[in-house]
Amino acid sequence: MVKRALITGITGQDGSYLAELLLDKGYEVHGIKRRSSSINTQRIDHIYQDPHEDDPDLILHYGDLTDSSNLTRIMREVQPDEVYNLGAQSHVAVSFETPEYTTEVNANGALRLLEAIRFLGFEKKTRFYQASTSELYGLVQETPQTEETPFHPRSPYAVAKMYAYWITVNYREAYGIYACNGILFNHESARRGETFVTRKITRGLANIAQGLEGCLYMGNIDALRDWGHAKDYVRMQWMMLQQDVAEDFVIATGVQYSVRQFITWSAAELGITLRFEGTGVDECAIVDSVIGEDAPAVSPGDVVMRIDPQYFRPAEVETLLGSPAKAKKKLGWEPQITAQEMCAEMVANDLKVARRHALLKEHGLDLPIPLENG
Ligand code: NDP
Ligand code: GDR
Repeated sequence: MVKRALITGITGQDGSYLAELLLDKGYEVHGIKRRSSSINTQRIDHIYQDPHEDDPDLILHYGDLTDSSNLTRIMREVQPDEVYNLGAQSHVAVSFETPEYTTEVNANGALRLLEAIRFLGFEKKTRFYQASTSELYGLVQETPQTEETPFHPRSPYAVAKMYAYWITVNYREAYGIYACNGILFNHESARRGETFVTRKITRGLANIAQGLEGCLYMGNIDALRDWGHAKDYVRMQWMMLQQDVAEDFVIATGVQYSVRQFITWSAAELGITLRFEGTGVDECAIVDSVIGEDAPAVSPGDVVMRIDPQYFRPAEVETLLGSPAKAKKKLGWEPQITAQEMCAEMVANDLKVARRHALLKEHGLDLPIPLENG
């Protein structure tokens, strides 16, 4: 029997990698995509299948995590063996601007899916994965953070995700649903949204190197994160649903770096060495030397990064460091890609795109590069 999976958030970073993984494993994959005024399926275009073909194994449904009847109808049609709830308003800083919407999607969205499982009588059929987050730890109580570390969320995003975490546990305990939380630490890739810090840096510096942007404006560059690669992390999402008993797992690398370090690595990938000068909001990054041909538009003395307080958050999560010990011991999972290798991959990808734009510009065929805030 072919297994059927339903992925919310299939058009996002993780959704796209997970869909690839499940298709490789022979699953029939169903994904929920939102209606939007411009195309939002770029991350899955390469695996898209024409619905007019016989027996496609990737099927997209219009839907939204704020719409219970829609979710229940899709669930009834698909009758999934596994549901991966990856859909979310996933930007922490934006959640301070849109707290109520973030709660609707991130908290009640999970509840709606669990209720659909119950309403349709799928408690024994459908396994449920909830995309929980290291943001639950927020103001951290111990280091490294484990499955036992108490939560102290620091944003509307994290508070909403805390509801989703507990409602997942509750439906497991109350109704015997195979439901589990992956408490995932930050994970990135070339497909990462442009306003998350790693991608903002790799894309911004690649554009600056090619003369497409002037300066990168950043928030708290002393924040510490445990960064892994999204490809490694979606493998673990699948593994968690293949066990005999549903359990919650931390997924992390166990290694921590600062945002500042990530800026330094990214610059180095472009052949640029930097020195940081000044303090607080007056700190900036200045080019010390340029080696090779990847950064024709910058010279020693150029300021390529400044601090802009608009990117500080009302409440910050200063430090996160996870322990993957349980995942390793019980599931044999270990990350394959280091943060620095991932950074190199992201810079290479953004440099390729920036070069293409620079070439078009040189020939008077300039395409607008949307400037993102983040
Ligand atoms: P992305 O922001 O890349 O993707 C989010 C997905 O959710 C997109 O497909 C988006 O659709 C969809 N979505 C947003 N709002 C709704 C809605 N109202 N109804 C239905 N779908 C919606 O996130 P990631 O792939 O990085 O993360 C996946 C999940 O894991 C998220 O829940 C995130 O909070 C969580 N997480 C992520 C971590 C990370 O470091 N990446 C770490 C820990 C947890 P659209 O494309 O149309 O915007
Ligand atoms: P985070 O990721 O909030 O951890 O949430 P993000 O990359 O946005 O921020 C990481 C850290 O970098 C600091 N920072 C900046 N962040 C952004 N976006 N832009 C900036 O200019 C900037 N300057 C410094 C932030 O303050 C923060 O400390 C991500 C999301 O994927 C969540 O959905 C997920 O749950 C968590 O990771 C784990």
